[in-house]
Amino acid sequence: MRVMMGVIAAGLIVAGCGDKDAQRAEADAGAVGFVPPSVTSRLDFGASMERRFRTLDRNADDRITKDELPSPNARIKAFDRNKDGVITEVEWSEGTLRWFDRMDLNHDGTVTSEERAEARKREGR
Ligand SMILES: [Ca+2]
Ligand SMILES: [Ca+2]
Repeated sequence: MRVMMGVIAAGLIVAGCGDKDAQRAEADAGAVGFVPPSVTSRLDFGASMERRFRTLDRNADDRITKDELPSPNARIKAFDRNKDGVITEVEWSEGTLRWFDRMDLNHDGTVTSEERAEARKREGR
């Protein structure tokens, strides 16, 4: 019985450490900012954007309110489909994936640095 308890305790400790590592990795990602790789798959893009959402959502209520936006950002505002001034998690993921699909000029499910640059040019940024 004592051995069993030991094993369970060890398991809990290991699980706890894993969580902390993941949290630290996310904190690091937030600290260096969002740096996209040169070829981004739709899945990776979604995951990066999910992390970005978490970073922006400072009070962790799963909504990005006006005061949580870094600066007036037309693209992010466009995610707010029902125009209530709040971007929900669903609006965010739909909006970011629509944005990805617009950048993915040859529709192969990845966005290269070139496609990204092209998209920036088209949007006049
Ligand atoms: Ca929020
Ligand atoms: Ca909304």
